[in-house]
Amino acid sequence: APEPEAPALSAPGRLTPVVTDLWDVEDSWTLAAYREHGGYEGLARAKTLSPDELVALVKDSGLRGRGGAGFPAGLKWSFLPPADGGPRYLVVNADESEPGTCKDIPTILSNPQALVEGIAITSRAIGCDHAFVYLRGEVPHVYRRLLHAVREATEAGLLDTGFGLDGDQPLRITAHAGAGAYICGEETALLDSLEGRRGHPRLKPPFPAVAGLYARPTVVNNVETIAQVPAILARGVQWYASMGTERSKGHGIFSLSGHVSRPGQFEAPFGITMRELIDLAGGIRPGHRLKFWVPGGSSTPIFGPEELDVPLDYESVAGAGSMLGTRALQVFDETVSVVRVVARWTEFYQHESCGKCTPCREGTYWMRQIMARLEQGRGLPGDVDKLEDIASNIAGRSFCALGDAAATPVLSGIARFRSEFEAGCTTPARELFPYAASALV
Ligand code: L3W
Ligand code: SF4
Repeated sequence: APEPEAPALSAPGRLTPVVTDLWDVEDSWTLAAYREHGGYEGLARAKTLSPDELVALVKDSGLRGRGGAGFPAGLKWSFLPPADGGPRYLVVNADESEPGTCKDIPTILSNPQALVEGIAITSRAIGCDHAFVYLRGEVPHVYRRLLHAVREATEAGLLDTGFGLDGDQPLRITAHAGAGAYICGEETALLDSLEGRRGHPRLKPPFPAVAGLYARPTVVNNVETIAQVPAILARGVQWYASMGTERSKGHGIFSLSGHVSRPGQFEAPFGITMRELIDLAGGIRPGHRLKFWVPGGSSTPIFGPEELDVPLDYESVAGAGSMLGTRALQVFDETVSVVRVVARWTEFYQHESCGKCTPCREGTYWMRQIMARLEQGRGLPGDVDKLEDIASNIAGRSFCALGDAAATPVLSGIARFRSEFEAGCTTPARELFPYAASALV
């Protein structure tokens, strides 16, 4: 099948609405609305290609995992071992719960058919006839919308044939609501939870591609990764690869929250800067100035105004000492106490620590206690050094990425705002930042 000619982008300037294009359309979540806007053209093209051609096409597009780590999607699919007659699975990670991250749930609410079509194309590529979507448990309305979308696609016959190892099976999609634990967004804990056990990370390797769900070869990808696949098929690899940078191709949803005038989701090419995004969000709220921000949720280091022009692509952000993470860009102005923000994130990680390994289980608890003292102005002499020491002993010594994530805001907060942490030994945050007591932090 020839590559389609790259269509012009529908929005001027820096925005590239594709997954978000339908969000303002009436009943955007229905199959009818999705089809009116070109939905399922990608699957039609996918059915003219062999699984190997599909994997090669996604590899060529440069699509990388949108869940935080940015692992190349086509490469991950190609890691599945040769078919042995047994099942292979696709599992979509919809356990969105990183603080500040709000892209996957809005996608499922506003454009669930993009996800269903992406699941169908990916399943065809990897020879799967049973795919799963693992959704966080606290959002039953999102779960219902997803079930509705799967039912509509199934009843329309879109999933009737073209799947499985021999390429002529129907596709079954199971939506599973978890019980609401951040650790179940870690792919192997997710698989344990999906199998009916308590969600605990597994040792890797073996990676899920080799031994995943029920110990079978499994591709685990984030909602946004899979929802981008239909447009790559329909509009072509050249179109996709023309956006972004050399090694971070394409575009993604950047979620801005906090002290900007118009918070929200902005779908834009990789390489856009925070300065441009803040402009698109109407600037910092009137009368205030930027104090600090984070590029990828609470798991990435604290950035300041100096990093506003760092291109938001995987490599440039790594060069600035961070991960791009989930592109959950949280903005804080000068009314905010960094100690109070880090205290909230530390509470989050302590609460969500699964308890499997000692540095994270004990360390997050100690950090939470010290952060509470500092927030209340009751810090003890040496508390800031102790906090740094504990965080340094969690980072790199924990079983999974949650431990590193818990240490990151503490270490980067102290590195940038040490005097504010030290002030917590004598003065409560509410006295240093009285306005922040009623602000959204
Ligand atoms: C086969 C190999 N597969 C790697 C696969 C691996 C996984 C993917 C990336 O963490 C980060 C985390 C959070 N053979 C392979 C292979 N793979 N080598 O590639 O793997 P990995 O381990 O680098 O990352 P991860 O475990 O997927 C994701 C950070 O994102 N994060 C948090 C995100 C939170 C959400 C949410 O709430 N929804 O996404 C934000 O920064 O800390 O570092 O599939 O199997 N040789
Ligand atoms: Fe569990 Fe934390 Fe250890 Fe991860 S780092 S396995 S969340 S205790």
